[in-house]
Amino acid sequence: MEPKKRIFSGIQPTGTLTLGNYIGALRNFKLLEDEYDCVYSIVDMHALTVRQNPTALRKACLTVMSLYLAVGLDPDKSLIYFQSHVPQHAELSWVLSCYTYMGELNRMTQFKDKSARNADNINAGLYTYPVLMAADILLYKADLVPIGADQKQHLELSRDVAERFNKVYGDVFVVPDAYIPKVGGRVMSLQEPTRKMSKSDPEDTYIAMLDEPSAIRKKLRRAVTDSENAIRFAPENKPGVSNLMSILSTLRGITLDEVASLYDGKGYGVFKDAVADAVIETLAPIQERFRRFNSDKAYLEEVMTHSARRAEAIAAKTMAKVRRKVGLAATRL
Ligand code: ATP
Ligand code: LTN
Repeated sequence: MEPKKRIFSGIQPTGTLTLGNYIGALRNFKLLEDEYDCVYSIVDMHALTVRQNPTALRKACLTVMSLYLAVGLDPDKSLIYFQSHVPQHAELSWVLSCYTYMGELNRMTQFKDKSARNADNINAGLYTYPVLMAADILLYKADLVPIGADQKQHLELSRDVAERFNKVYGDVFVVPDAYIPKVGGRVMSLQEPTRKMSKSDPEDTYIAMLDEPSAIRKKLRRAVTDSENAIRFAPENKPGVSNLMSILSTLRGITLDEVASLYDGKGYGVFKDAVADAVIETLAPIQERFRRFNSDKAYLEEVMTHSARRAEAIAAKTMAKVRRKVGLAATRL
């Protein structure tokens, strides 16, 4: 039997995860779990690119880990660990930064956005962030990387760096493919539906995975739509309605056409309530499992330690090869 292909993905432990994180990434982590050999990281070192309160960061790491488990990821099948527990991420990141051009990093739109938002702290980590992401992926020789559409540019950079490195040193890295959902790859803000839903924006613009049902319904009822009163998928002209249609389509497993034929003519109130029902029904069992996992610190500790050990074994092998190829002393003291 062919060995399973490998998946790598990561989520930053910054603030609370949103419905965008769920639909764009986390949901697919679970859907792909049986078919692939999966490595899922809580990328805590990436979080340091913006100022964090240390206590809040530590707590957020456990929250994200509990959410990974709450969506149903099985730690016997998938590795679920903290990036900073495996030192090879930082090690490979340095090496790869010597194979990444400033011209490439200058083009990264997330860097431009985040620098605009954090004008008082445009640090070098924010700039080299995509190199660390490339290291994450390439260390595990991942074939596939489930991400939201906003990460496509970073994934392309990872591919370019891998190809560049391989051209010089032979086939060291696997060139990874992105897995971006066709519908739901970019869940939009509820208040400004031309921007992506982001946990760094005000509360009423996003649904948090841990929001109470009443808050979810309220936020969706207030979501910006338009005055046409037609349920039709047209992201350019009707971004608000199209966003809600995408959410309903992914969560209910029906096509956009089916959403339109089910709800067109019924009015936005009915439609928004249907979206709220789908979101609440999806998140309620996840929230219940979340509470159980999050209060069992011993179990979380066991999963993170066990996974980090196994992750490090894979990462150390890749790193040893990289060291050999580039001419660093072959063994670590
Ligand atoms: P921020 O909201 O602060 O920009 P983020 O949510 O983009 O941060 P992560 O938490 O690391 O950063 O994102 C984890 C995953 O969720 C990534 O794969 C990202 O592409 C995906 N994701 C984030 N926001 C959305 C969204 N609105 N729609 C779809 N996928 C998303
Ligand atoms: N940059 C990603 C998070 C991330 C990631 C990764 C995703 C860090 N390393 C490796 C996939 C694979 C983001 O969503 N902000």
